[in-house]
Amino acid sequence: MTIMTIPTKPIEGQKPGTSGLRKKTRVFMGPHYLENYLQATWDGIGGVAGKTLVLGGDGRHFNDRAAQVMLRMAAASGAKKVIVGQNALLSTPAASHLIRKRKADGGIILSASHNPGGPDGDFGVKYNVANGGPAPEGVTEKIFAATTTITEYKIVEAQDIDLATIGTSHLLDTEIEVVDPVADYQDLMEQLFDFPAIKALFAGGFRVSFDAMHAITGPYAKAILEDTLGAAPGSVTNGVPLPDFGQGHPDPNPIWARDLMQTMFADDAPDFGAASDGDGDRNMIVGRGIYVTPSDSLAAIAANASHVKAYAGGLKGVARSMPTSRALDRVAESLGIDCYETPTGWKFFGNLLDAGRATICGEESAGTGSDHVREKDGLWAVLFWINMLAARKISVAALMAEHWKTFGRNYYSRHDYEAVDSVAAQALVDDLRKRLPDLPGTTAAGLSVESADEFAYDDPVDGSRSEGQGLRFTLDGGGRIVLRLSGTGTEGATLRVYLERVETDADRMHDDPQEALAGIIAAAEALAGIKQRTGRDKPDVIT
Ligand code: G16
Repeated sequence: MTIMTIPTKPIEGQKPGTSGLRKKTRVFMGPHYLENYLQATWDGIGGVAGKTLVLGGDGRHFNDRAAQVMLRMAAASGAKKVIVGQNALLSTPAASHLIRKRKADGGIILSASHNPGGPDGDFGVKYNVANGGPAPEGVTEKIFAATTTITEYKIVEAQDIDLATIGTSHLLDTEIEVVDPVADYQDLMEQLFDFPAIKALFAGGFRVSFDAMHAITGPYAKAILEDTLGAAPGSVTNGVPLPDFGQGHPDPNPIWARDLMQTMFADDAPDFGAASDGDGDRNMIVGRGIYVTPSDSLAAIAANASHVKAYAGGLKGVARSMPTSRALDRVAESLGIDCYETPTGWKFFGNLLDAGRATICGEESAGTGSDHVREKDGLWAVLFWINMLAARKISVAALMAEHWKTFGRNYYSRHDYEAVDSVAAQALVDDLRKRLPDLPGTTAAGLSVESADEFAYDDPVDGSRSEGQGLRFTLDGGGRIVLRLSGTGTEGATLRVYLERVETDADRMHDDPQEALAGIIAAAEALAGIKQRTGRDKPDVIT
């Protein structure tokens, strides 16, 4: 086995986005593309010599090949050890847990999350740091800088490593340990949740439908829900991970998890429905006849945490990304704890969790999690809900009705305009930004604008500042609009418009969200001229 030093040149566009580098699979498969990025990652983090790394991915097309490249490059640069999920599979939260549990220096997660997979789909590479969380901006900036100056990379010339067999082998001096991807994660869930109470719930006939969307959570959900907790066989659907996710879009929302929605709104619906995404960090919660928005789910989780084993002692604080609805703030206020508002991206929660300022965090983009790992965690949210329902002996619909009655209902929706011309989308945001100082006091579609600004975040733990994190507007009557460009798309630009209005009149808490938000939607259009500037007459996805 020899170490080869391959000359290369910088490849444009290797700038990590909201969550690592995401590109079309064929771009990643192009000459030197993956290798350049991995070498830049090694260079950006000060090398991997003597370090221990974790490696796994969501099993999408190119996952297996990319894992072999990563191992050969880690060995060529002198890594001490790489801990790999069997067959190079690990859900994102399981990878985060493994990094923490084994005190690794960091990890590489091969995933483009909820984006479709396959040769014509998307691929991604994310670097997580020693706390198990996504690399903070200071680190991703160094990685990006290294991609722009790279001249060579190092790789071992070797046969493929056997990643199907659990055990240890060597590549040069680097130890490669292949581990069961599920076992450690399952142990952690058993520590957090009241498994006997959940078992009793299932034994009493409680029915669940979990859609794994042909993605990574299938084996985890089957092992935990069916094999351990006793959910009926077949409760986990689409449970075998496929490289192209069965040609589906593994994004757990009412649009892409349509089958689950149909199941849960049918006459004989199960008691509880849920789904997770490509890499297992997102979640979707549905009750019989009721879809729970991620923002509401986060608020309900925080409000009911005292009923759930590991959280019964109280929450240190909570955090949400800025565009996430403010339903959580109302719960935090009543619990007398801090509620932090961070930019979009799980990486911003890391410091708050490490510093013990927050216990539970969440985002409107279907991510919820706690200080048990440093990633959002789909199956954790599902188990939290089931544990909550078992403890409270209540249905999802009744729990949400009670929640809204207590705290008010934050009607919420996100409108996405996908693959918009990048120049037009940027111009929309830039022009609106220029007008921000003039907007307070004016009206938009009959609603008066109370405030208009661009969100910037000062991290209270390390003092770093992140600017340009979304344009936000508050309107009279408790309305709010946020506009920002997605940092995870791979085609053109995706404009996200987040719409929210709080309702405290108990008689008006069960309306259709799009109708309840009609005035806010009209105000967003009046402020930003979305139709004319994007050339679209309606959003591509409404969640
Ligand atoms: C990633 C990030 C999340 C973020 C989401 C959407 O999720 O980890 O923090 O909320 O992208 O980001 P954007 O609005 O920029 O597209 P995932 O599940 O894709 O890793």
